[in-house]
Amino acid sequence: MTGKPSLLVTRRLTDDVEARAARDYDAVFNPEDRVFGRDELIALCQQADAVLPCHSEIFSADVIAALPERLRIIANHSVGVDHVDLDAARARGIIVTNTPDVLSDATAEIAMLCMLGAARRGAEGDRMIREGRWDFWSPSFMVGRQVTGRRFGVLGMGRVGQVAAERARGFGMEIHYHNRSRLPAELEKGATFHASLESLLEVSDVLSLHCPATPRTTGVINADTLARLPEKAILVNTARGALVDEEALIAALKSGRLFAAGLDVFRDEPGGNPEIAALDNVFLLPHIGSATRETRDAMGFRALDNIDAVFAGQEPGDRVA
Ligand code: 8YV
Repeated sequence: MTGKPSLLVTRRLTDDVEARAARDYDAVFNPEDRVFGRDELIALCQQADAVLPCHSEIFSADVIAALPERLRIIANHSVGVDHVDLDAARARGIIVTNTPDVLSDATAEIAMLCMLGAARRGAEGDRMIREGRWDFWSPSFMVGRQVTGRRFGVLGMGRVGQVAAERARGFGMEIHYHNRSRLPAELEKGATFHASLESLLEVSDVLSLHCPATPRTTGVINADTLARLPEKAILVNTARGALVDEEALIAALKSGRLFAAGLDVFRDEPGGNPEIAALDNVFLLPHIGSATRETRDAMGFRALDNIDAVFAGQEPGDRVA
């Protein structure tokens, strides 16, 4: 024991974040950036006073039950905490934190990329050129959907949802949202609040998902809810794959009722869904919403701030359990 608390950093983080972790903690890193299986994760945690994981490490109830007494905090490098059983952590007295705010801009940018890529057939066009199949042009060629003047529906008007709405306003879109509670006027910024999800769906030419994955929101986008969207709507998901019933999505995309989908997240990650990937009317990214240098630094520093607070005997700023 060096006198510093020991910290397990489960994945490769930025050089600056790892340098700060190494300076302030007896830190164990994962330079090969391997994904630890359940047993390895439990074994590595045995010597840790704190762990700094990503959403790739699953802290289910049985994993949490096997964590050592000494482990004080699970300081996630993510805003989403659906990979951690919060009740189990609470029951063990283990603090859990996340990294809100710092990834809102980056994730909202990816939501716009997914929206435009889906609306303007970005992946289809890119593929055509790369594969040497672009041998024709006409005014009726690759006609997409214009988003300007259309309605942008936000499901979950939290921090990311608000920034995405702001960016969509920049495209001249009208903002609608559904949230557990209505936002104050200064945050709503003229957006129309829908007290029910059904009411939001009916007006969403583009529906963008920004709510956490919880037992209540799992599968919230399914055959019933997709059928309520306007004809030729676009679905954007930069939140969590679990929100969407992928079979229902595939059916709506195949029938053409849904014009397209722009997806950064999938039910199964890494990998995605080969049946979705086989469709032309999708624009797909491999869960990179927060993957910018600035944001990765900020997420790592925020997670370290939370750990620092715990070892300084203070309440961490981003406690979720
Ligand atoms: C990250 C995320 O890529 O914050 C989240 O919930 O899904 C993403 O920002 C990931 O969790 C990084 O650890």
